[in-house]
Amino acid sequence: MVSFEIVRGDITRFPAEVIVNAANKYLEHGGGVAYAIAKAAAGDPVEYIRISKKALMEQIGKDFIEHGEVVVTPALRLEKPGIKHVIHTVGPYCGGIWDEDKKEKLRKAILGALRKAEELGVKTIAFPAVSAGIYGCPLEEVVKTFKEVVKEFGKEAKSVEKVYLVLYSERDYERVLKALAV
Ligand code: AR6
Repeated sequence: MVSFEIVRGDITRFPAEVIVNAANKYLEHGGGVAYAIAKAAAGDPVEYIRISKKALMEQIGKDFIEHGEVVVTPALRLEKPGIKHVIHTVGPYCGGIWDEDKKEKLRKAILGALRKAEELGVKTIAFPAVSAGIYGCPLEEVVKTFKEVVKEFGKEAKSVEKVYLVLYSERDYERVLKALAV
């Protein structure tokens, strides 16, 4: 059984064994949570981009990832709260538009990270609201998709026990709680 919890917080300080980065396909970490993780993990975001791109080449064998493909990098300075790995995944770009295609891409992005966490043998994994920031996907739909994918993943999970969705802003958190209540 895998449990799913929505919490408010900063993912760079979140005590899960794995945290997930909402990356772009080239792991360029230019803004949003990606930049925050890059800065917190390596001090210098440019250095973290270099480490990520090297891992991308080694693990995927090309210089970009598709939805569902993921790259793992070490926690580096994020080790203090107990983080062991960062999994980079890429969600869809929505620009305010939501449809079945976006949902499927997000589903793949979430499931790819969950399956990698299984492979790494961890119990806890924390996600940001992938695609709900700069990529402009509606937060409520993103949250709904997370709930569905985690439920589906529960049937195959052996190692992962707890999945967190970490919302950064108080406003987003309140919005999601309200949406879930109806
Ligand atoms: N902890 C948790 N969530 C956070 C944090 C944090 N420290 N900082 C921001 N968020 P975004 P995307 C939330 O834009 O939409 C980057 O440039 C934020 O409030 O980071 O998938 C990448 O390199 C939002 O709810 O990711 C890509 O180019 C959520 O994280 C592009 O942005 C996701 O917002 C990806 O865009």
